[in-house]
Amino acid sequence: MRTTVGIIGAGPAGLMLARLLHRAGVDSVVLEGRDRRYVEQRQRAGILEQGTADALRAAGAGARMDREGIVHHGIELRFDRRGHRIDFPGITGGRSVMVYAQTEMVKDLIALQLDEGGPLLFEARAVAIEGVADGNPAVRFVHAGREQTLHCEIIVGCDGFHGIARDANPAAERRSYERQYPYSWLGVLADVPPSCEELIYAHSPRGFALHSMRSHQVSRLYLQVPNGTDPADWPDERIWDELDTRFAVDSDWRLERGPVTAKSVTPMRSWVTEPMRYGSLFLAGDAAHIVPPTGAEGLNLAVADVVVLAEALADRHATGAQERLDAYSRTCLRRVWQAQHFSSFMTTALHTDPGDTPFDARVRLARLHRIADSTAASAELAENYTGLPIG
Ligand code: RFL
Ligand code: PHB
Repeated sequence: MRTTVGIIGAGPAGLMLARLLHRAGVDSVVLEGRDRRYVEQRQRAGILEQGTADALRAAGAGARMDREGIVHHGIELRFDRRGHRIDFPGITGGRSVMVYAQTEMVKDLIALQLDEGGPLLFEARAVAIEGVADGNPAVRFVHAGREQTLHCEIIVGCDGFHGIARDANPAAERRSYERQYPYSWLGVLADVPPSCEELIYAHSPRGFALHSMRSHQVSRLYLQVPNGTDPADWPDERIWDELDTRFAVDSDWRLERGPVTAKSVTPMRSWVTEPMRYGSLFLAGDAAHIVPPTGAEGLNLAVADVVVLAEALADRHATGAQERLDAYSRTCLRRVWQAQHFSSFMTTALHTDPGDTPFDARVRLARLHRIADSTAASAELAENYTGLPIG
């Protein structure tokens, strides 16, 4: 098999890249190791920054999002038994975010790719990447029990945190930066209308809790739990009781309960690999960087990477110019580190740390009060949360 751009992975990064390249007249093949159903059902992000929503529209992939997504103009920070609303448009010059699940965005992009785009192969697992340093790139992959080779001019590793692409860059050429947090998130999906109109990020002495949503009928909730937590130790009633305690406020607000339909534990990690290019191999999305989900940044970073990359590849296709491709890693990493900064700030500001002294706990509360009380401090949060410019 032969194509111009070989894309490994059909998550948000790989699918959006394929879509953008198709629109620019550059051909590609997408190899996805899992089956279609698995990729479409995997529960992950729920918040699209304004730039991500705009990019989907510009790619002709925003119609269902605009029909079914819910625009949010703010979030609530809840601590010390009180809620504090951060108004986004008022302090960012009109920016907002969109509640539209990653599962739905992925379904839309898969349908468009199969309908209009180049080949997208499911259950096609990349097993080796070759020739990226000597200008003869190829991906070896296993599909339908048979090993095959995809020859291309450029390979893009959109294969997530557990993929193989970044290891094709020799260890001597790359640096990685990491921070592990001493807690994880227990996430649940529940068939109950959200008990709030906007997301609630709650800090309590018992830990962090987040109330998000997938639609007007389905709630998505998260609890800070110790690393190594087994979801089986959290029967539904224990989850609702703990959420009740962490969201408790001195008003008549109450959390509605409903049937829990999914439960999983996710560790919190910050991680970056540099550079995001090695020869003809480019990395995008979680293959190159992971943020803890408290800042709702991961999917948005993945989309920002491929918007920059697709423009550079379209430029190369149209004029032969390489400058933007050469600048790819530098351009993306600037934004990636801003997102790392914001995500680790949100994470440490809102979670309790088992190593905290009573002094640390009071300083954390002071930090949260500062955000609630100061327009400058809340503007800093709002600008980052609604998304820094792409490119
Ligand atoms: P993905 O989505 O992991 O996709 C990678 C794809 O590559 C495939 N693959 C392979 N295919 C072929 N051959 C191989 N050898 C392969 N190895 C892997 C995989 O099967 C998969 O289909 O990476 P991508 O595209 O970079 O997208 C990144 C996002 O998925 C991720 O950053 C977000 O989900 C993070 N995230 C959030 N991001 C936000 O912007 N806003 C949020 O509100 C938000 N909430 C979250 C999140 C992530 C979470 N978890 C579970 C980590 C909430 C949670 C709980
Ligand atoms: C989600 O809805 O899954 C979600 C929302 C906001 C976050 C993280 C996850 O910060």
